[in-house]
Amino acid sequence: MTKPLNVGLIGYGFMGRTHSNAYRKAPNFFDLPYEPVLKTVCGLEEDQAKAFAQKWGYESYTTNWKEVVEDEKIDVVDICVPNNVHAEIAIACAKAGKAICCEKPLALNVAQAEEMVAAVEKAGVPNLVSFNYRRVPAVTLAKQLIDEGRLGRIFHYRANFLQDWTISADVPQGGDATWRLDIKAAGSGVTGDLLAHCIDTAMWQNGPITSVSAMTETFVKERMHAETHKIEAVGIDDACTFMCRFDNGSLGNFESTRYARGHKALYTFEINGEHASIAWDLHDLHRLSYFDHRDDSIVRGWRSVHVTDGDMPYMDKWWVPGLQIGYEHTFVHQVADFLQSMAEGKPAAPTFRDALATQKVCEAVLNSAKKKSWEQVK
Ligand code: SOE
Repeated sequence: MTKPLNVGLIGYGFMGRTHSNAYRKAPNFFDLPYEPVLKTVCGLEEDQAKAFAQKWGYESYTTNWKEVVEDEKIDVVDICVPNNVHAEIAIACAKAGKAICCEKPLALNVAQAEEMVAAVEKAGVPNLVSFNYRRVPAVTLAKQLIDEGRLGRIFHYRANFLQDWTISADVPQGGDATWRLDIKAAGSGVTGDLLAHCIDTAMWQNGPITSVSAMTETFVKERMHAETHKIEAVGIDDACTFMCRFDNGSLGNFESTRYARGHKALYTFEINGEHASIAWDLHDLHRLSYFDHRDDSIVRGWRSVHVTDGDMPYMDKWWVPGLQIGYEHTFVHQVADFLQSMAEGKPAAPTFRDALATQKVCEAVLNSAKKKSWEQVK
């Protein structure tokens, strides 16, 4: 018997759409213990909240997030607002006993993230942070291959997340989509927005990062603020490169920028082990490149594994072998896993505590860049 699970969404932007789509599709493809019911959407502009509710099938809308949190009928609150409001909303949700799905990065900084972890753990509420790329089937398969020991000892982990949408000095900071350029709303630039994805995946696959040495740059120093209409100093990092050590002895290299002309969302990683290597590329997300040194030398080489067979992660829930899925499905998998774990009374990863570990690496990276020194991850 599936039970209804009432969802309150806070934030109707890009992420509000990906999450709403996921709540709608998950029960069609997965056998879930709960049936998500889109109860309320909340956003700042009433006409937009209303239009969003109509388009996505929410029963009601509001412009006051506290109404969502105080509504006894709501079981899960989904937080899809800019980073500077995650903490206040999530802590209120925990106190109200709601399950919480929160967009990444968890918070503006480690201090806030720690308060959020304490709040959800004290309240004992289910909590998950939306690092969605873990749930690309090829990325999950990479984790499986590592856990099976196919790579042997790991020597290197390298990841990039490259974009090019902020090169023009005319792009404002602050406002709807461009809050990501406003230090007050975002907390940091590419480090929290993009590298946090890479760090989450890397630590999930390869274990904790223990120390970092980073450099950052802000290429455009001043931008118009969409809310004040004044030219203001830019406080975010436009680009960040760091090297690191993992607890297992392997070395890491990470790069992210919004100034890589020609790249829209090129998230890639490569892992080199004693026996085998793995590489993955978001622009070709349904393929995993795999090289195994143990193959006979006359056929040895990089294979491109098409991750669409039913015995590959999540793929038995979709079409038939050979037919691929994409970006939106990572959020469907996230909802399915979250609801399943909730029914089993188990944590769904990445939890707030997992995301706190990522936040600590991000903070160490930013501190390292500022101080021009190696930083230990606390
Ligand atoms: C920024 O452009 C952004 O939308 C990030 O905020 C997302 O987390 C990333 O998945 C794609 O890029």
